[in-house]
Amino acid sequence: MSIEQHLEEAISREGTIHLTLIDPDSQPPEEAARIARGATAGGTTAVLVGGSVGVGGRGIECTVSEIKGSTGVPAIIFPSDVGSVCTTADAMFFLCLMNSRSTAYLSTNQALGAVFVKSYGIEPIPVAYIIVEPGGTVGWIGDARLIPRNKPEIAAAYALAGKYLGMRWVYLEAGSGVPDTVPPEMVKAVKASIDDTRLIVGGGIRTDKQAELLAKAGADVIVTGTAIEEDVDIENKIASFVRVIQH
Ligand code: 1GP
Repeated sequence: MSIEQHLEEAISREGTIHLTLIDPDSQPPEEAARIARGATAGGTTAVLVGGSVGVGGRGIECTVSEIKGSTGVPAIIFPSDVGSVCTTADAMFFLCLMNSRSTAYLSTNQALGAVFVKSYGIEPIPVAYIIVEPGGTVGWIGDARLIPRNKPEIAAAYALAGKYLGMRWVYLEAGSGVPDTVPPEMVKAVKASIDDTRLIVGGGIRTDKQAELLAKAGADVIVTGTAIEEDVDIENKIASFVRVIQH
């Protein structure tokens, strides 16, 4: 079964699923594996590996290997640029940063990375990536024209364009570690516009209540990173996210 089918099946079964983001630049590979084991025990469906700065080369290779060696869940690359392609990943979110001003994030990194994705046999999962205010580090690095928080119709239009361009997943991003999540009203508007296209939401989600509101608004996938970097009881923290976002 492909990783995309694995995600699809989990969504059909559970309603909304949880993915754990691990930034290889934030801890040594063994610590990343410990986080991944806790998250897996808590019920996360897959681990995303990525970050905006300092991600590439040996750091990402070793982190992915350690995670795969110690958990049964897929390791999916969440790339910042061509340097994030990693030989041992199961899959990669093949992102197009829809609201970037820079061709680097619209198509150049994709063209440079595609050759490696093919030769390493990594499964590409096509994702329309849309960055919303405040946008955090990724908004700056990706040269995004941030979607204003009070303009859900703009996010919905970008998401629909992604769908019509053939992307099967849309990712609404507020930025890692930001104080506010993507507004639930925006999630609702985007989901209404893309229907059965899968919607991923991440950035700033720290509490069960936030995760629950976003799931209720229409997110098929909730991504958290910082919430567990700050939390010692990883298994319990993830388990409570998973509990509130399921059907
Ligand atoms: C992934 O940016 C998110 O989309 C992760 O954000 O670190 O705030 O959970 P947090």
